[in-house]
Amino acid sequence: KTFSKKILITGGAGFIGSHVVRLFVNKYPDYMIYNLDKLTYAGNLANLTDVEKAPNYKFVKGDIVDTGFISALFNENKFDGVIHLAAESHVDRSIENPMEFIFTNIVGTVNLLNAAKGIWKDNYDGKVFYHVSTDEVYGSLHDGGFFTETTSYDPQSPYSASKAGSDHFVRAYHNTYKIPVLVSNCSNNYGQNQFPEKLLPLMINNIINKKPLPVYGKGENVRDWLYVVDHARAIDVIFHKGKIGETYNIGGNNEWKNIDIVKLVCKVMDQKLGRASGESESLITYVKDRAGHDLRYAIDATKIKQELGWEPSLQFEEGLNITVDWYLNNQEWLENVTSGAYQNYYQLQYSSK
Ligand code: NAD
Ligand code: TDX
Repeated sequence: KTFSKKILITGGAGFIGSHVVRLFVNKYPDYMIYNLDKLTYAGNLANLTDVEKAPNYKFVKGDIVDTGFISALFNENKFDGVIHLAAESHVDRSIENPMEFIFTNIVGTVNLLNAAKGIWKDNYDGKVFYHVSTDEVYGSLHDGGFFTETTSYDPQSPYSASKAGSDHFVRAYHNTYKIPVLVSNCSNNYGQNQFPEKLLPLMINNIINKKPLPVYGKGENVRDWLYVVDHARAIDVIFHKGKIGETYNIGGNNEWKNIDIVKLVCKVMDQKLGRASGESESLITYVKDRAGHDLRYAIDATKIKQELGWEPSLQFEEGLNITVDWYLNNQEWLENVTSGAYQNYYQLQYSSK
């Protein structure tokens, strides 16, 4: 079969990437979808068992930091589009070890840009390089207001600085070499398959195991939460309808103080687990604040709504319900990703290939 387009999705074994891969493989049987992923601790092919045998899907294990490998992969496959999600994504890890973030998020992104430039050779008809980024590049809101697409960059953590750097390179390649790029900056995602280092799955996992629930500082920090499948839908819309060179902010219009969202998760889980009301809340433990902890993120998503017609489809209560049910029904997944058994398994699976 010949395909109308070859699309490379990077980081497709991760949390958001796996939802994007699923959506594209199922919705576009006419596209050949390549999922390039290094399978770090955060990458998990068990997220994709439902699509792994599809005729329009191929997994490629590899590192976006490896220049020779990336350039050979592009030369061999001549991709028409790139949707770039591969990244080191956890703020606390970036505070412990910033270098990995600089390699993957900045050097890796520039490697991909160079490889795309190399195969497209100024013939950009129908080609797109889409970089999936975060609202954290805008820094922290202190006096109300919202991030818009024109808010100045003011990244505060090594993670957000590395994502800001990658955004700048993507735009610079558009400006300098005319590479057809798209960028989106999205707020906090939640949903099934999120690695349990992030707030919601960490709390869900600890509640299941009756372990302390670590709330940083006073729990007053505010985040805007979007259901991951809605983010994947936005990525689809931007990839197909976005105006080349433009940036789109994506948000859930759903702000929560950390302490309030943690208490809500406790309440929902007490009900589902048949525990006494207040039992999980008693596990909440205030711990040392994150260094340089951004106070508030909030997105003004007017542009994507008005220009591309996208808005979130799920109410938060519904999304949270689906998410909690998924973790309760997939405790083996949770145990695997936290025990390291999965990592060892895939190390063996792929070391010889
Ligand atoms: P994740 O950590 O769950 O997944 C990242 C994936 O990238 C993993 O599968 C990992 O194996 C892969 N990867 C890491 N380094 C690699 C490398 N050097 N080469 C190839 N693959 C590599 O992350 P996520 O939460 O799904 O985030 C995906 C993207 O979306 C990131 O770019 C992130 O900055 C952005 N984003 C995330 C959120 C959020 O709330 N999680 C919000 C906005 C934007
Ligand atoms: O144990 C915890 N206790 C706690 O209070 C953890 C893990 C987090 N927190 C707080 C820190 C944040 O204020 O909860 C909030 C959310 O934390 P994270 O889940 O680590 O997300 P955040 O730092 O907001 O970044 C996320 O959203 C933007 C993603 O991890 C990024 O990849 C994305 O770009």
